[in-house]
Amino acid sequence: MPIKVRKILVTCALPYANGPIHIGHMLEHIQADIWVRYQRMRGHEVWFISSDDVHGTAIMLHAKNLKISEQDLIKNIHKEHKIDFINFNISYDNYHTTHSIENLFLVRKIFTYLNEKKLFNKKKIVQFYDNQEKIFLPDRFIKGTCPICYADNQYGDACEKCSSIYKPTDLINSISVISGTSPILKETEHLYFDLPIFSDMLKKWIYSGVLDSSVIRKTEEWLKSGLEEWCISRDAPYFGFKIPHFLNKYFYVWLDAPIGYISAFKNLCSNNKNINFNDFWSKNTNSELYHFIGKDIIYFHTLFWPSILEASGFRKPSGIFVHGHVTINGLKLSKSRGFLIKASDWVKYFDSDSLRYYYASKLTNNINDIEMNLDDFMYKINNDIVNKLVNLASRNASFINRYFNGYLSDKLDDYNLYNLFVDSNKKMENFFENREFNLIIKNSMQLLDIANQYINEKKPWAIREKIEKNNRLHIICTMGINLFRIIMTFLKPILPILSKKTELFLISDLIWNDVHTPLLSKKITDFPRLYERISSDKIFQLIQLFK
Ligand code: NOT
Ligand code: ZN
Repeated sequence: MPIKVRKILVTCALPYANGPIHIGHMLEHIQADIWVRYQRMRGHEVWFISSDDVHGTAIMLHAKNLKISEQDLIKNIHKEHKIDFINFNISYDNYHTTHSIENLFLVRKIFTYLNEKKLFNKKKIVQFYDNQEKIFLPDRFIKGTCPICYADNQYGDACEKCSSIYKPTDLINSISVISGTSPILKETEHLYFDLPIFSDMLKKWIYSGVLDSSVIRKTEEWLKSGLEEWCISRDAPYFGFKIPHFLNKYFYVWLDAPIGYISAFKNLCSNNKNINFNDFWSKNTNSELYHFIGKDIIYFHTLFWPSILEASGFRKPSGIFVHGHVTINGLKLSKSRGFLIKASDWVKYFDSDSLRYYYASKLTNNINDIEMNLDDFMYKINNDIVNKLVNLASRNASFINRYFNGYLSDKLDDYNLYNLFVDSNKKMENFFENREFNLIIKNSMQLLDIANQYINEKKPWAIREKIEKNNRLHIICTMGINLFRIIMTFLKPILPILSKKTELFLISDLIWNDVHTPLLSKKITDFPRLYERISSDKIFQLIQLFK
């Protein structure tokens, strides 16, 4: 029965244009890409977009340090990020930038509309100001002693030692990170978005099936403690979009970044006339919208973003898919601690399928952190992919090529076993749909064990009468190749390089619904080198890099 074609728009959070993509970021892009590739295999209309997030104080100061313009900085980084995503086969339909015409237009339009609806209030506040650099200081640019546990060297918004959250004015002995001088308090005026009036809408929306339970619990807490107005403006100097009729003020990067989701899609539509913008963004559409994000930015996506969308008459997301963070051999991957493996370094040592496979084997649909252990990584890749998966193909292909001219037989040895493999597709479909990729890997490995066990028992190498057509050797090895083909079809969204090589080897594409029909009387190629074993040497070299 043909399935109903869904229209699906998928986004990843927009990476800051402030530094390279590291393998911690890559988790999200891989997770979303696996889901997208699966949905495309099922025949749905899927658009997959993201963008660089290029505005804000940090990027402005970074450019200043490098003595280049912000424009040049973000252009260079955009190029690098795009290459990183291509290297990991992240199949974006568009990877845009928030410093775009589309985004400027949409931010202004949304702002003007909300302003007419009187959803912004102007308020005077006092803020820390670096009097030497003549700049108001964001919380992350103020450091001092934690007012709760007295730990030194803590940021202006939260203590990394005791996890307390506080106001920068509570910090003891605060200094500006930019100039090292102590900041002064200075009055300024800002625009606040009336978030509290959306509380009732949000209280309903979070239970409408859009969030997983762990994310609902977090959001509930914030809603219970009461929402506050959200400041959406920043003082000059700032790298961003100017607010109309509000002298020397800019839109806060966290306002124009989510709008970047819409404008990246708008840009895609202008390059592809077959996509209808309104099908995906108008209020009553039945298309689907999913945001993949990390657990550190839940707040923005479950509170601010749906409120902005609601207020401006756009559709709201159908789901927010939240993942945990990557830790490496027990250490959190973070800039401050210096354990960063850049995506561009990774591909110098290992292929990208290996990271995709390893992450998939750990990915669930909850927000638990993902532990990356390099010994475990090497073991898993060599054991699963090389010893089990590729070996199943190679041990059978060699006979098919040597004795049967590369042709598969016209029947299988064991149809019951074949059907058992095919029937696991329903289970796999549920696992993919629900983002339980670890279970895809687990079940594929169980199937592989059964397949290899079958070959071990049939012992094709011990069969003597080799040449005649459709003899036992022929149908057993054809069976082995067909079981390999089913498993590779299930793994195709996870392993794009290996599945491409497999398709060339089988001279046949791996298509989800084709597993019902075995590949028979068909030519295959000589057995190619499908996968390179990972050596402990390479692991050692990589570790040296970030030690
Ligand atoms: N650049 C941000 C980050 O945390 C993500 C922005 C996502 C866009 O890396 N936004 N919303 N909502
Ligand atoms: Zn503290």
